[in-house]
Amino acid sequence: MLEDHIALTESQNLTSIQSYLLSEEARYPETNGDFTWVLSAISLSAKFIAARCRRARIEAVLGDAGAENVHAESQQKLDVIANESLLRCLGTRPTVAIVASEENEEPMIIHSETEGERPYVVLFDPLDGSSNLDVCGGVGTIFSVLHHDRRAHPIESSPLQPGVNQLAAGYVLYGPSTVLVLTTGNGVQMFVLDPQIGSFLLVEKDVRIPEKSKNYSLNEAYTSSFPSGYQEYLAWAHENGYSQRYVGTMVADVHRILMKGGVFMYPPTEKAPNGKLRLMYEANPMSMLIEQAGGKSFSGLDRTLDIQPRELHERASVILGSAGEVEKVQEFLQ
Ligand code: AHM
Ligand code: MG
Repeated sequence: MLEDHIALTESQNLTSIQSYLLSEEARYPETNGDFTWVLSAISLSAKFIAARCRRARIEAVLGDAGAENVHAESQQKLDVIANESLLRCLGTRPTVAIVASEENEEPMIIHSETEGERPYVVLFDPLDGSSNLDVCGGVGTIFSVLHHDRRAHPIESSPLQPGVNQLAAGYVLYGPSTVLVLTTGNGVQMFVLDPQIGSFLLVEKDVRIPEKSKNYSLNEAYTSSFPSGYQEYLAWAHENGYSQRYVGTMVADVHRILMKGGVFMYPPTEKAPNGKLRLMYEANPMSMLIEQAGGKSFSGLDRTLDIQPRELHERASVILGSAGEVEKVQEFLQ
């Protein structure tokens, strides 16, 4: 009822993402606002990308950009727009040393002589699931923040750190509403963009993933080329009343798993023996979020966040979600 709705909104304390970040930063007096600047650049960019996605058809920016990215996948026009938006927003922050994008072969050295005590490396997948754009499906941005390693030589190797080193990670889902899910290592917070005032508002604090839930999310069409453990798990799940959901946008699929529980997987296939998803742009940030929400994330039998990357665009198989469901898959992989 309308009266109930009005009573509810009046009783809510509105917290914007900026005020949340400032209050978090106040807990660490040794920091001086640098970190907040980095995350506010990401949130500004997310608003820009959300607006462009919403108007994509009208502005005629759907479809192929006529080029391929570093993974030999065709780039959508909005892949390029989203990438440029993040590069421009982050490039103006003096404490960002390096940005690395799934769309670019090499990391970009923004400031080799950075200001501030501990400069940052920011990695992102600017528009995940962009093949769903043309059908008005959900797409997303995924990001990961690390300290820049000043000892790294050459400097381009600074981002090659395991996921446990991440200082922050998150994603933005551009769906019916624009949702930003963030961790700075202190639980998971969920914000929704209020388009009327242009702010991300905190809608759920300390998001926890359900311990168990009979849901799995993977591209089941590839079953015959999965390793046998995954095939046996799927046969078991079919016999045990499980339900399957798969959008084909990792952000949308993982968001569902985070909210409702279950397990998201991208196993190795014959075509992609290490899986398709990228360790540093997709698997690591999602793994940090899921672990911070009380779930688990593995790449085969290894904890994803412990993997030492050897190259920026390395791929990793992914099993993440509710602790009980991830453990069940692993029983079949032993
Ligand atoms: P992208 O980053 O180029 O959009 O590709 C990654 C996407 C993920 O969002 C999704 O989980 C996966 O590719 C879907 O792949 P498939 O079509 O093989 O199921
Ligand atoms: Mg992606």
